[in-house]
Amino acid sequence: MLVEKYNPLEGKRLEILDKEGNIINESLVPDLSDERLIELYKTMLLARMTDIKALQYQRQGRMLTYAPNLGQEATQVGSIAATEKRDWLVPAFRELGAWLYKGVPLEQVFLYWYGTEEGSNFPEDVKMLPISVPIASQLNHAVGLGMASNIKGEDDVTIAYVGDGGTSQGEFSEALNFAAVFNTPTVFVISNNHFAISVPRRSQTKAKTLAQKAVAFGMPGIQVDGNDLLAVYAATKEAVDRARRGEGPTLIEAVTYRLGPHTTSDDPTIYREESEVEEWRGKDPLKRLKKYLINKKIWDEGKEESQNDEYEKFVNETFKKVEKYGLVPLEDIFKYQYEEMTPNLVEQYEAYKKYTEGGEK
Ligand SMILES: Cc1ncc(C[n+]2csc(CCOP(=O)(O)OP(=O)(O)O)c2C)c(N)n1
Repeated sequence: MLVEKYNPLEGKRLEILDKEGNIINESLVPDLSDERLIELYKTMLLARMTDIKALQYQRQGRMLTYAPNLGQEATQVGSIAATEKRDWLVPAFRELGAWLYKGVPLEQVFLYWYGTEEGSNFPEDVKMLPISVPIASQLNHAVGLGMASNIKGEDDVTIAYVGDGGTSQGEFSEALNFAAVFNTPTVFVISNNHFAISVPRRSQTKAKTLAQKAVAFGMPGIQVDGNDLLAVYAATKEAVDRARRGEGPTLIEAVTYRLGPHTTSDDPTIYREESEVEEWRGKDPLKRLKKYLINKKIWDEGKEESQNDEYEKFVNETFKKVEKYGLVPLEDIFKYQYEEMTPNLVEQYEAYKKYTEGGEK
């Protein structure tokens, strides 16, 4: 059991692939076929291309805001790949690779960031809750889904994501406590990207690791190299299998790094050193997986180039479609909160209409 071998209280971290793409833990390499490895790598490439293009669109004034994922792709794709279609994905707001793998159309991802409600209206067979911006609130929903699965006697698992900053929220503790007490089939993944906007991980907690917080709640916890797709997959697969067998929740801390800004309105040069960012660029999850695949002779520069060309076209075309949706009517803010507007909302809506009489301002 990985969770026994890699006790976070002993400062251990699961690593399989080093930053040069070499296997450092042969016996722990997960059972993934060449086709699967390529599929996962391509999902990471698409996420990376989407990030690069979205940043450009925003700088061109074509998109209001965006939260980039650069550097976190192995955490996202490696974890979701260990789940099955019938399992639930409960996101925070920075898991692009996981959403794409789960089957959320890219068009909807852009619609969401474009401020359009349709962006959260996922296809019926995509078992994912809407993106959750109120930090850590999604974790309680994830545990609720797990309790429902237990009551219904179903064996689907819920994978839920939270950032390092989110672990300081009350909901984090509430959710983990309930998950352990009610033995829910929940896998909690902390994407420890070292920052909550400008607040560094070291200011979040005095705990040496975030994974060790699991101990207090009475569930297994494990820290993994979050830039190593194989390690993330191996730890998550074990946790998902345990959950499906009815053995309860697990907490996984994936140690990664946010290479880009928090969102497009953030300037990280104000609060962190370029040398630190540079060091993490050397640990890029895509670069190391690419080297591994090339060493395995199942990938090459030619394939990489043509795949990127294809994705660039796809991302551009998808975004152009989304731009044609036009502006979101401001009144949607009032109309979509509840099935029926509450008296308080009606009052605000009336005030808004009065204010905008004679043309929207
Ligand atoms: C309850 C709540 N408080 C504050 C915010 C403002 N806020 C948005 S993102 C963020 C930082 C979150 O950091 P972390 O959980 O580490 O996730 P990351 O953004 O690094 O992915 C904060 C404080 C919010 N969205 N919700």
